[in-house]
Order: sequence, then structure tokens, then C-alpha cells
Amino acid sequence: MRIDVFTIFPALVEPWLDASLIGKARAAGVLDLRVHDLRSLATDPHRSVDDSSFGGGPGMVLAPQPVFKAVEAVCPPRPLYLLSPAGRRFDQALAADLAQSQGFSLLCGRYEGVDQRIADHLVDGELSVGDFVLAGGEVAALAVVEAVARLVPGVMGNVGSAEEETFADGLLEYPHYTRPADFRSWAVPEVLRSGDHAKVARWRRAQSLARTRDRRPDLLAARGGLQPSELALLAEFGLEDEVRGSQVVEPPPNPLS
Ligand code: JCQ
Repeated sequence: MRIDVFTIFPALVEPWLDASLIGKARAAGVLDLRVHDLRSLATDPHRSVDDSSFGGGPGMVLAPQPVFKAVEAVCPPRPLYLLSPAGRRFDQALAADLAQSQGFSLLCGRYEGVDQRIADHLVDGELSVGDFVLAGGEVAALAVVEAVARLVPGVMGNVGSAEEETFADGLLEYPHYTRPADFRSWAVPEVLRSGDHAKVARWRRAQSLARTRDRRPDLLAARGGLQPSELALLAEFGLEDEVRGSQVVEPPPNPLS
């Protein structure tokens, strides 16, 4: 898998990609990660990549000339995505799709934005990692690289754990515990120490369902709500919805009946 990143801060991006599991996969040749300096092909004496905005107003805009030059010099793997708050929301499903591909590229915007001709005529799409504004696309690009890279076979130490976790089936992950079994009198749930592996699996599934219901009802709705068998699983561990279970509100009397 090849991923090319275009940035005016290669010195910020490189060390991140050299660290940890991504760095190891890179050294092993499993990941071909290439970082390109947008400044390297700027032609003016100051190697500037930005300019003021036509029409006026504060802030600088990433200029088209150095960006087109840098990308065209490389012929990077496509699709090339611009990181931008205005992009399509990057999520686990897209990470999984990209992890199946041969590669892709990322362009990090900076300043108040990029010249629209970059978005219109150079990139293949725009990706957002969330509804907030960063000073530049580097942190967003690193988030995309990391989310995709860890799904590439051979990148993570434990291949099985990537598919069992949060979002793999549209649910939040169940809680984890390690030693000690009692920490400051907070005990690990007894079921996890019972040795009953089938019951542990049911408890974990019930925890995932209850957490998702309570914290991310949007995720639960997207997978079609709770099935009858899942409601039964929640009931087995006393995790019925408290709002609907204990605060049943009687409908007001109907004055017409
Ligand atoms: C990415 N969520 C937020 C900042 C302008 C392309 O124009 C701009 C790009 C950025 C960097 O990206 C983000 C971002 N996902 O801020 C301003």
C-alpha cells in the first residue's frame, strides 16, 4: 500500500509516520509512505506557497502554482484527497475501503483555505475528519493514514483485534479490564473472572449494545435499532433502557373519549 502526503510541514509529518507500528510497517516495506514538501517546487526567491485572497479580506490562501507543480512532479497514487472541514466525513467504513486499495494520496491545506482551482481541477475529493477547524490539514491527514494503515494486513501486531473493535459492526466497544481484579475497591465485573467464555461473550455484546444505545443512539439507528434477540441479551444482564423501563409516562386522558 502506497500513501503520498503533500504538506508544507514534512518535518512534522515524517517523524509521526516513522514511529510505532506504522514506522515498523514502513521499515518492513509493508507500507510505502511518501511525504512531499509543497515548497520544494515553488519558483520564487522566497519559495512562497501562499498569497492574499482575491476580493480582499484577512488571511492567506494556498496558491495553485506550487501545489500543482508538486503533485504533477510525483504522479502520486489516486485518488488524491484534500483534507478540509468542507469534505466528506471520513469514517471507519471509508478507512476499510481505502485499506483494500493499492493506495491513495493526501493534500494538506493551510491558511484560510486553498485556491479553489486546486479543489476543482487537481484533487479527486475532499475529506473531513470532523466538524472543527484546524490550522492545517496535517493532523487530519495523519489521522487518515493511521486509521487506514492499521487495517492493512501485517501492520498491526494482532490481526484479529481490528475487526472486533469499535465501529467494526457499527457498535461501540465493550469495556476492558486488566489486573488487579480489585483496584481501590473498584472490582472487575465478576462475569469476566468466571471462566464461562460463552457468558463473557454475551456480556460483552450486551455492554456494546447498551453503550451504543446510551452514548451513540445515531449509530444504533443506522443499523436498524435493537433486534428482539438483542433486547433479550440486554435483559439478561439488567441493562434494559432505564428511561423507557422505569419512567413510563401515562398518556394524558383524551378529552374526546
Ligand atoms: C479537516 N476537519 C477539519 C483548514 C482550510 C482546505 O482548506 C482548509 C483546510 C484546513 C485543514 O483541515 C481541517 C479539517 N477535517 O481543518 C482550513
